[in-house]
Amino acid sequence: MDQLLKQIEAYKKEIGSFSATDDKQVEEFRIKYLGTKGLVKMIMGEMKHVAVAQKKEAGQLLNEFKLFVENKFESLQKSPGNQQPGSSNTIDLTLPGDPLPLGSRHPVTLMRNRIVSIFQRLGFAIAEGPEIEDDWHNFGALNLPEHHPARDMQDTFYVQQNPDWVLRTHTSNVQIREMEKGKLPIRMIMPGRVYRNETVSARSHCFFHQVEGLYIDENVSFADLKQTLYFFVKEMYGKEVKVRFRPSYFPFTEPSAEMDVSCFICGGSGCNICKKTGWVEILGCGMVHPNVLSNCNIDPNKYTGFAFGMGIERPAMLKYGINDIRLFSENDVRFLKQFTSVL
Ligand code: 2U9
Repeated sequence: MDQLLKQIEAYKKEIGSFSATDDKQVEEFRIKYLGTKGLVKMIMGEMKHVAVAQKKEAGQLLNEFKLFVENKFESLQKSPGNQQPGSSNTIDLTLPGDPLPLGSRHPVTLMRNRIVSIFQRLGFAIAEGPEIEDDWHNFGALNLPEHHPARDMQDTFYVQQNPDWVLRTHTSNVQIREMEKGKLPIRMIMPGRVYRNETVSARSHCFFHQVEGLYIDENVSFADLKQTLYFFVKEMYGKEVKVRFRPSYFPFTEPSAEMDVSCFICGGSGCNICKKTGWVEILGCGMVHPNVLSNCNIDPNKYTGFAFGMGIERPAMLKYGINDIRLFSENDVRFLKQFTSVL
């Protein structure tokens, strides 16, 4: 029994210090120690020479030894450099990691972020609001009279469950909600999705995206409006681009204007984009109508403000050379993955 104990201790030392650098050596270990003619089997055979009184103790000892060898074999199999190809615990630390597919931003998001970040630098905060809106916030408060054509079923989606609800036709509902809160001054930018009952084609869609802006304080003038929009155009389209304002009409602003920039495609010499005029219309704007201020309990004798609105899809189409507005909402990965910028 003492002899057996000594033998086992010696083998344990030998086995404990065994190391393998490849599969072949691991297999050699298995054959030498765990094979049918291996050491463990051989030592188990020694049991027959052990005195009956010591059999129990010797049996425990031998079982422990067997476990020790089996554990060692397992750890040799698992150790790096000894991986069995295809086995579930295979880790080849020399391989490069799996490439994670990187997503990209939607082109409408990219363009919205560009627009919004320019106004944020001027101190405008972002505001958002509901896409299903009541008649007052979408039309009434904005000085759109009862029988204005914009309220027509032909132009606006009404919600069946409630005749007072529409899908907002502009993000101006958010301005109204901000003004109603009564916290002045207001310097905010309102990006979001809007809906119009239009036939879907390559050039127009029944939903699209807008950024609108609103600035209300004492002594805000048309000069402030112009200077703000000049800054926007220079940042957005470059220092060389020229700007012009044309008088226009919107029920919610007075006076109202539309702003053109010299065509950034042909530089003003005339192309298909600017229809040979050299100018591209990019936004509408004006001084907030006194009725709109009154509708939101703001005193038009004390406060004035300017507002502006622009679509996002059209500038995105021009910038990225997209010729069909429907591509924006089809979720075709072949289209979407072309916009690699993650901003
Ligand atoms: C309030 C007061 C005034 C927002 C304005 C425009 C002019 C405009 C269009 C541009 C292209 C919409 O996407 S588009 O079709 N918008 O021309 N929007 S002034 O005026 C407001 C808004 C809110 C309380």
